[in-house]
Amino acid sequence: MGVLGSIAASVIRGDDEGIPRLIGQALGQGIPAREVLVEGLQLGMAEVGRRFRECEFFVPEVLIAAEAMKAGMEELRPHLAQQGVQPAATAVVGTVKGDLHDIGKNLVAMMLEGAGFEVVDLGVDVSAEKFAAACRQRPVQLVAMSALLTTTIVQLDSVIRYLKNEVDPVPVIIVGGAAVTQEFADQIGADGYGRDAATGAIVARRLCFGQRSASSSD
Ligand code: B1M
Repeated sequence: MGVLGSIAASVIRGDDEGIPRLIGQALGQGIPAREVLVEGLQLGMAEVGRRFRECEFFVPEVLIAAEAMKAGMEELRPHLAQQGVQPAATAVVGTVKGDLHDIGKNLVAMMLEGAGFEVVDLGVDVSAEKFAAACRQRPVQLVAMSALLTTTIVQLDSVIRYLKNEVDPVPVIIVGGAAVTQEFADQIGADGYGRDAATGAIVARRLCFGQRSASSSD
């Protein structure tokens, strides 16, 4: 297995200690930082997403893989910047106002990062105004919102209406969370819905770039 394959395998195993050394090794071999990102880290994360959707992996394995992805990104980020590699798109992520659940939202953020987005994570209890402000601070291609409670899914509707009135251009908006269904997403005018975090990232990629992530199908 080449060094890029080892990087992907390290993400899948969640080897956050070994991954910086492998990234250094790949860069030392003259492999461009973008290739290390796409063929190493992102390929690994796409496989984690596939295993998660097919119930071969559960939340703990995904969280551990995400730590490795994060460690890899920390090592790689300065080289990406130095080589002028820009993220494909920026995603603003958050759990809606009144809702403090963040485990699913964090998984979505990780999967989006693994799918090539630069992620701005606004955290939990995020108001429509805060989502809009984040979209005005920088060019944002995607807003990804999570809602877990039957009492907070209405916030998704409010944020979508607010963004459509207050932000120009309106980013692609996807929603998800335990209390959300495809029917509800359609009803409130969301562009997309993900029943799980990995599917959310696939839907986001398709909507933003017109393509699927490296190794997944839904
Ligand atoms: Co809360 N809680 N909770 N809770 N909690 C639920 C959601 C509940 C179903 C439990 C129950 O009663 N059976 C229930 C909601 C009932 C309802 O509204 N229908 C509930 C309740 C009632 C409450 C409180 C009101 C309890 C109280 O205080 N009386 C309170 C509300 C606080 C608030 O938010 N204001 C509360 C509090 C909490 C804790 C703080 C204790 C804790 C949250 C800790 C944290 O997140 N840091 C908590 C937890 C842990 C849960 C359960 C047990 C687990 C949630 C979770 O993290 N699941 C949950 C019951 C359950 O789901 N079994 C429950 C794992 C996570 C990976 O799944 O977030 O659904 P999930 O994300 C999934 C998908 O939904 C999807 O991807 C993920 C999987 O890949 N997804 C997206 C999520 N966001 C997405 C976005 C996308 C695409 C996919 O695109 C943008």
